[in-house]
Amino acid sequence: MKSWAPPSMPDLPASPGTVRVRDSRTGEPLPVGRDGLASMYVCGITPYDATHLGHAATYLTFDLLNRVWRDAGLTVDFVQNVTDIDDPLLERAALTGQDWRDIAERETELFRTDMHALRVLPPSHYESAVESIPDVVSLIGQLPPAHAYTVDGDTYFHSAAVGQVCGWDRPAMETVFAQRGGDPARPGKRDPLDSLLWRTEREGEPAWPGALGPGRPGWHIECVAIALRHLHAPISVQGGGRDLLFPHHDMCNAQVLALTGRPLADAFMHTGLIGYQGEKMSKSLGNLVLVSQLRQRGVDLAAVRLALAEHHYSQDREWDEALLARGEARLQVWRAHADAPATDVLDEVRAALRNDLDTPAALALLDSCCAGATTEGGVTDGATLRAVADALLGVLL
Ligand code: 5CA
Ligand code: ZN
Repeated sequence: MKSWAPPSMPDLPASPGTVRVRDSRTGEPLPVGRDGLASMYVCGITPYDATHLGHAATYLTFDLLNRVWRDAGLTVDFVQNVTDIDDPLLERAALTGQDWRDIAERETELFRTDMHALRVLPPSHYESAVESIPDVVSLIGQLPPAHAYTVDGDTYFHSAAVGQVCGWDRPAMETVFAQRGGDPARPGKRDPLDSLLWRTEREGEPAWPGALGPGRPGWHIECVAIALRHLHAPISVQGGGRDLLFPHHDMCNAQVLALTGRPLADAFMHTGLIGYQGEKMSKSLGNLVLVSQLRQRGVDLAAVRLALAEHHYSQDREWDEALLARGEARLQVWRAHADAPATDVLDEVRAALRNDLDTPAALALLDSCCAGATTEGGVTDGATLRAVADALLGVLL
């Protein structure tokens, strides 16, 4: 499906290098991307409601990685999905009397507008779950028999490799599985942690044809199908918010292992969760600050980017007006010094960002360009504060 138009990108002096990110499996930094290429799959929205700042923070983190890779001289292949068929969409449709397709289309369009306004680089392939259904059907058919079985017409995935990404013990996995869309207690399953691959048609629910009879895909296989259609396993990074570590990314990895013998990714990267009013900001709790509301209020989204970059991406953090005000204040200072030379700090800024996207260090270094900076003599290499902030942080001064 169509994505969104790319933002402009200023040129900085070339600086090939290695980018490291923290892999959730070990907590250790790993070099990601090789031979001039990097590939990234970032789990997209389930479009039953508008984009909130939690989503935005996660997509801004992976946009930063995209920018840092490019700056280090790599070509980036970036894929994202839209989960445009899943239980939450059908529940919202039933609640509001709207067609689930209309909700998905409307919220996906709003997401594109929000991402464009935030100056997020678009994915090279943006694909929806519905578009992926033929691939899902074909992949389920390719799974070795030991990995797939049916319960009352529904097809399940089974693998001893579940748990490799999160590293949790079984009781922890079973508890969280139930909270995040799984059905550990369903009678007839071989293992409580087996996950749904294909849900056979239910009355009143949409269904698509397939070798397993009419039905719709389970959640994890959708991302596997979209990732494997456009990229080769192992990709450099699979990313998403911390709530996707288990079961989603763990199941995706186990499915790719079963299909290809290789893990899905070299590194699994998870962002901390944005809270609001003391709880995780989430559509289901309703404690939302929407990107579109901020736009309507006239908030400059460059200040939102700076506010969210104030802490490291891996930390859970609370959104509030004070954080936004600090982002706005920094933006004002940087704008007043936009033509200041950043040449002296550029190597250090790059080193900070190439070290697991250390934005607090990068912001502090760029702040120092504003202290007593003079534009006398001009900047000969193009590395003004404006250019560095734009190219590396997506912040337009
Ligand atoms: N469609 C699936 C992924 S395949 C999904 O999780 N959709 S979502 O709309 O619920 O979330 C989209 C992305 O935003 C996910 O990466 C999720 O981890 C992230 N996210 C959701 N809430 C927050 C939050 N409060 N803070 C940070 N990231 C969040
Ligand atoms: Zn996903």
